[in-house]
Amino acid sequence: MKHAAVTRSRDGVAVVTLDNPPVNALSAALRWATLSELRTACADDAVKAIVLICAGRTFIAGADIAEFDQPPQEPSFAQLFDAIENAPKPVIAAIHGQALGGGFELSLVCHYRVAAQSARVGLPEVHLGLLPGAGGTQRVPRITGAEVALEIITSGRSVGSAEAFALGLVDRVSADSALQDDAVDFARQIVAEGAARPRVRDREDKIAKDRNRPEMFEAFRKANARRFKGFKAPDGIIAAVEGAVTLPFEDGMALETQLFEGLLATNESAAQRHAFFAVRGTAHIPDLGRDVPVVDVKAVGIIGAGTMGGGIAMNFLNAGIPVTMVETAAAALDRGVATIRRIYEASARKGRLSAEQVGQRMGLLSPSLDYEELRNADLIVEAVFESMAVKKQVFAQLDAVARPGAILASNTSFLDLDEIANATSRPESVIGLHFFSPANVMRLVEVVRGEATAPAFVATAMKLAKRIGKVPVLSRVCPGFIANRLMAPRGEQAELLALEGTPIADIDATLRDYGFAMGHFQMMDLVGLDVVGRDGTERTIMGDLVAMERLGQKRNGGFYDYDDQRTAHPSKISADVIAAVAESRGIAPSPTSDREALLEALLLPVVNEGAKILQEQVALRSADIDVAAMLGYNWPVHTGGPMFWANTIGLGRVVAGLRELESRHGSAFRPAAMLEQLALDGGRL
Ligand code: T1G
Repeated sequence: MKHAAVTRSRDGVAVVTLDNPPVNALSAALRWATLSELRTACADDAVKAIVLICAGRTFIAGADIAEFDQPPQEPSFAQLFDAIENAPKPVIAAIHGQALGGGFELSLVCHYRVAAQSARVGLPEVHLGLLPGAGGTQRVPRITGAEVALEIITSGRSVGSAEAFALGLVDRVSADSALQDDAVDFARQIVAEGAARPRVRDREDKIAKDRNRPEMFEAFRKANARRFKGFKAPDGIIAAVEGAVTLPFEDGMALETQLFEGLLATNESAAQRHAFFAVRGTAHIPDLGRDVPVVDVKAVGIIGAGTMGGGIAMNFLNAGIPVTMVETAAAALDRGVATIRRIYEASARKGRLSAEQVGQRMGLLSPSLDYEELRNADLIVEAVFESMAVKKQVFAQLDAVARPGAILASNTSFLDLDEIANATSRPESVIGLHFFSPANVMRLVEVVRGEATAPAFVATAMKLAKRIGKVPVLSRVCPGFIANRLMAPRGEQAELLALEGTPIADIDATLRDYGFAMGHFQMMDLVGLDVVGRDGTERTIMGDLVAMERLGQKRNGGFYDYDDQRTAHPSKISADVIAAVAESRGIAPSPTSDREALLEALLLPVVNEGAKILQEQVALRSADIDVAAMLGYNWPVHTGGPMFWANTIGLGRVVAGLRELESRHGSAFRPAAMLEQLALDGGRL
């Protein structure tokens, strides 16, 4: 990979341009190149000041995350940063795009910071299970004070140039187009005024005040305990920022390094770094090279104005793509349009959208009762009732009106896409775009590749998904595709454990303790027991509860009873139903009280299903399955997803646990062949 730092001198100012596409990650090679150019500029008497700027779309976006799994490489951050901070000439950082993590920390060891108007700065290490490990926890408090520093670093949020200037994080804001010129002018001004080289590390005023508020740190920790649940990095950040206030700078830096290295060694950080690359890796499709043509989607049609159709439409409207939304009945169409408007207006009331943006987005929406209005659409997404007969009829109509080359997508969550495709004269144009409810919120979209789907349409769908802010995961055709198929065993297991007499509250608590936002039975009650599709004729707990008009939170309670504040309480009614269903199915009581055993009983079958999805080549890679679980079912990110978690606990333990379940419950729990083989070989999923 090209790593370069090129220097051009302008009126005594050396402009060092760093270049490491795509985001100028501060790799070892780039650190070398930067150090080398800095030394050259410092040794050149004609150079009076130095500007560090980046090529491409952004300033340095952080350390090269991939380096963390390799042995440390010279020059270290400390070596480079010491050279900058103690340079004999003023060093000015010129920031565009995003200065993040180690990139923002590098700018903080510069003597001054000039930011382009659209630039943002931030320390997102917390999202990787880490803390800023190159001085961010020590320098930011010296500029902003500890309280602001705690909020910025534990949230990992980026800060716009205006706020950064107001906080003192940058010294000047420049027009985007004039950044380099302004930075050079600023450098010349500094030189003219005596070439001062202030170091952030020497600032004491803000942290001196913080020393009078030692209680701040514990108070911050307590106030955010819920937000930090399951994550170790925030505690490390709080301790490091407290060190910035209470310790001399060098000791604070030593504490930061110690805390950083401790976090780097945790599974939680490995899991979150895995998730970072996994989410970005789903778009890489081996047989779709960069030469595969992509359709320029300029107009979209949506069939169905219900919850899914409306949510899907919003994704395209949000991206500025016109949408024709077609329904069969005027009332349904009006309801769909009104729902979209209501959601946008609620966002406007919360300040997330301007009234103008609401108007723009609604202006892109064309409701219609006529399929003919779809004749110019480049992509049409069907989101009608989940019935093969209905979908086949819709696709036959689309086949008749859609322009040649249009992509015909089904939002089906379960049905055989190939069967739908074969109901048209153009199966190569049919693809699955499976959104997750609420479709305008959930980031996952499963791109389902049918037997006949043309590569260009797959490539288009993958690219379009990212354009509308989604994370696409490619799936082959199978019942439930990836996420729903993967997670079904967790529900089946939860209900089996309940039938064996394990209290549903214990089962839900086990899942919450692992990191799920809510347990299985809580989620069923929230979604609505009548909504959850049930196949098969076997008597089920939900079937009985629905028959009793117990639909969950929305009506009469479900697995739990609910008070007026919608707080869940154990229900004797559902406990009796569970016992009755268990008896009718001849399931002997054998409750499990051991939480570790409960967790494995709930989640190992998910891992097993993931291995089957992989060995059937429904998913391209195990990381994609992790992404589907994390983004489709809120699988806790700090575990990395089911496949990463299985690797963490060891496949030998996974296989042994499945065999134990198989001995108690039969062949449904038999370990997948791939799992058995990998466990034998000491491999990983
Ligand atoms: N290291 C390595 N690769 C990176 C990277 C990084 N920091 N950031 C992005 N990439 C790759 C990414 O995998 C993808 O690769 C491509 O760049 C485009 O990324 C010591 C310890 C900057 C906002 O956490 O938030 O500094 O898939 O698709 O949507 O204290 O990338 O094309 O092969 O995300 O335009 C701290 C992480 C690191 C920032 C751009 N920094 N990056 O978003 O592009 S730890 C971060 C981002 C650290 C120090 C600590 C985003 C972005 P590929 P992309 P994007």
